[in-house]
Amino acid sequence: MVTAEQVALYRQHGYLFPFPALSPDEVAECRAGLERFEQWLGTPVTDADRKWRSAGYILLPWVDRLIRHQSVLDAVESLIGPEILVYTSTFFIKEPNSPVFAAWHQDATYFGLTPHEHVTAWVALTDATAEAGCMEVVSSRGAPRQLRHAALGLANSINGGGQAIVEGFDEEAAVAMELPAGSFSLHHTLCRHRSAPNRASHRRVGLGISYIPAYARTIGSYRLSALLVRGRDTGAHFDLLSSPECELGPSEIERHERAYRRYRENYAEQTEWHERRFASA
Ligand SMILES: O=C(O)CCC(=O)C(=O)O
Repeated sequence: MVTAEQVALYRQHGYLFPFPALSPDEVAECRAGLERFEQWLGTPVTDADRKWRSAGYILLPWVDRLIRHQSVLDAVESLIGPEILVYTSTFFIKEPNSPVFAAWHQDATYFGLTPHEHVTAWVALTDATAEAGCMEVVSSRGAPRQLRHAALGLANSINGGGQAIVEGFDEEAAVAMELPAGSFSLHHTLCRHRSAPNRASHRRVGLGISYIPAYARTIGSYRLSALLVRGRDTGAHFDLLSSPECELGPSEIERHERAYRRYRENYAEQTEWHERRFASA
């Protein structure tokens, strides 16, 4: 349950944490599901093609259940209202003692979603401690704005574009969002955040779930897919996906392939548009 005070804090700072959500059994179910997925892949998600990190709810019924978790959806509803779609989800995994990190960035940069209402719930499936490279955030101080980024292709970046904010801001004011397994944080699409390498001896596993209200749409040339998880799709701006009927079935894989391709096309277009917009600013 998110209180009115917490909603006000979210509007001011752009993030909220921690919220307990999953029971130990639910965490165990998710970890077992991830293990089965990696067995099927024949490799850890971190070594596999990047597409397997994305939109797992199309392929895996346990991820579909996770993104519909009542505690998560109730919190998201208090921020963006009762008609909720999932735009994407990402496995954010850092192996023990690995250099993988996220440079300072804002999620809005290459998504091309308007208005800026997208909120990410980051669900910890193992302890996301500071040592393990949990997310760090900087308050928007009531005035969120899009900052200039560059898709630098940074080595060891957990984010696809290897992107980073390339203008100065008060990064020393960063707050570490430590999360015990089974809990989640929320951050606004213009919230500046990063994460350091994992210096711990355990695997840091999280699922970032991108929720949008049904009235949000993309500004680019592509019609994308999304999954309705609460209320009605009053906006009709996306092709609605269906939940997986089984784990990694042929039609699930085919749907995932199609949705991911369009997601990447939009991402590439938005990367170019961002460059152009700031070059002419
Ligand atoms: O998991 C991380 O360390 C970074 C996650 C992230 O960038 C995000 O959730 O938007």
